[in-house]
Amino acid sequence: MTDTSFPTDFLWGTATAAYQIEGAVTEGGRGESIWDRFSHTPGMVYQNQNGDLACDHYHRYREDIRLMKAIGLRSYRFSTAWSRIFPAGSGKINPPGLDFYQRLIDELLAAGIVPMITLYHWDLPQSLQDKGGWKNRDTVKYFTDYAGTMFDRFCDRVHLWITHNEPWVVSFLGHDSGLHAPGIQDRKSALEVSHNLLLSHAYAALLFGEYRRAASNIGITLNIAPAYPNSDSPEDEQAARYYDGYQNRWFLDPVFTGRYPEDMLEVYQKQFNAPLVEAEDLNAFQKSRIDFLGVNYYMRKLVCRPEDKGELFTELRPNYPGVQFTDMDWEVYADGLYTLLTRIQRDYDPPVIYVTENGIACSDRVDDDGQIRDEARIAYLRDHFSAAHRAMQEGVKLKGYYVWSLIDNFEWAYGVSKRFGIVYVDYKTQARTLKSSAHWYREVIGNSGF
Ligand code: IFM
Repeated sequence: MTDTSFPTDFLWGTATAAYQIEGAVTEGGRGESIWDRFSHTPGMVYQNQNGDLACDHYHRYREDIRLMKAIGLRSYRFSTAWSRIFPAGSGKINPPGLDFYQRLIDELLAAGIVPMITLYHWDLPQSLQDKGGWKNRDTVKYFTDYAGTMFDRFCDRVHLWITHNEPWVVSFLGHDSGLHAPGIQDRKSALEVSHNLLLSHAYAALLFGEYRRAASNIGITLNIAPAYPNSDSPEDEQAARYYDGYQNRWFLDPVFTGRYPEDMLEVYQKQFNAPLVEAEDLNAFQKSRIDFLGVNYYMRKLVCRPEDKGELFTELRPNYPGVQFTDMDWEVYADGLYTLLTRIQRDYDPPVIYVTENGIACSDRVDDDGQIRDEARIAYLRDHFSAAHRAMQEGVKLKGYYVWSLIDNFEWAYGVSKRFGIVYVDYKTQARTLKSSAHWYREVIGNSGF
C-alpha cells in the first residue's frame, strides 16, 4: 500500500521546449526565431549564452526517448518550433521540419509514450517579429495556419495539443520588462500582445474542431500564481485581487467565460486609454472551447498595497522562519498548488486539468562516484505531488503531471546556469546521467504513488 496513491492511468510525464533543448538552429531548413536573435544580442542572456547547441536533442532524441523509457514515463510534453515548419513564419512549408517531428512522435509511440505537443513555447519566427510580432494581428492568422498544418499532419497520432505555453510570460516578460525575447519594454504593447495570443488560441481551438477525432484534446497552458495578501488590511487584499487579475484572471476569464475581467478592463482602459478588444474577438472567445487546462506552477505571490503611485500592487519577498528558495530564488510553497487547483476547479470547472509543468532548479553537482544526489528536488516533488493528490481528493479533475524538466536545458535569460532536469546534462560532452530524482520518479510511477 502506498500512502499517496494516484489512479493507475494517471499521465506521469516530463516536459521540455524546442528552443531549450533542440539545438541544430541552422539545420533542416529551420528559420531564425526571436530567441536566436535575442540570445545573440550581447547582454541579453547570462554570459551571452545561446541555444545554438542546447542539449543537441535534434540529433539525440532517440537517446532521450530511451531515458524516458528507463524512467517509465507515460507521457512526454514537448514543443514544436514554428520556424522549423515555416522558416519565414508563413508561406512556404519546410518538409524536413515536419519530418523531424514525425520521427520524434513515431519513436515516442513505439516506446509507448503519449506525446503532448505545445505549438508555441516562445520561439516566434524572426521574420514575423520584423513585421511587428505578436502586436501585429496578422500573426494571429499565421499562427492559426501553422496550427492547422500541425493538426493536419499529426492529429492521427497526437491526441494532446496545447496552443500556447504561458502567454503571461510572452506578454509581460517579452514586452513589458523586456527580460525575454523580443526584449520590448512597453506595457501597452504587452497588453496588446496578450490579447492577440488569446485570440490566436481561440482561433486555433476553433480550427481544431475540423480535425478532431474521438480521442483528440486541445488546451492551453497558463502559469498561474495564487496571490496572497501580506495582511488582512483591505488595501493588501485589494492588491492581491489585482495581482490575481493581472496574472491569472486576465488569461483564465477569456478562455473560460469569453470575457475579460471587468475590474482589470477598467484599470487598463484608464491607464492606456485603449479599447483593446473588438466585438468579433469576443465572439471567437465565446465560441472556442478547451478540453483541458494546462497549469504550470512554480510559485505563489505575496503582495501588499502598491508602494509606487500608478501601480496596482507591490510584490514582497517572503520572509518567515524556515522559508526556502530554489536556485531561481523562487520561494518553495507546495500548498500554493493545492490552493490554485481547488480554486480553478471551483471557479472555472475545466473538464480536465494537467499540471503541465512543475519543478525546481537546484545547484546539482556530480559526486566523485558519478551520482547526482538531488535530495532537495525529491523533497520538492514529493511535497507538490502530495498537494496535487490532496486537491484530487477534493474533486479536482487532475489527470496528469509533467515534471519540468526531463533534462537540464537552456533556461532562457539564465542560459544553462540553472538546472531543472531530473537528468543531468554535461554540456561539454552532452552526456546524460539520471539524477536520484529520476530514480525516485521511476518508483513513484511504478507504484502509482509513494
Ligand atoms: O524553463 C521554463 C519553461 O520554459 C516555462 N516554464 C517555466 C520554466 C522554468 O523557468
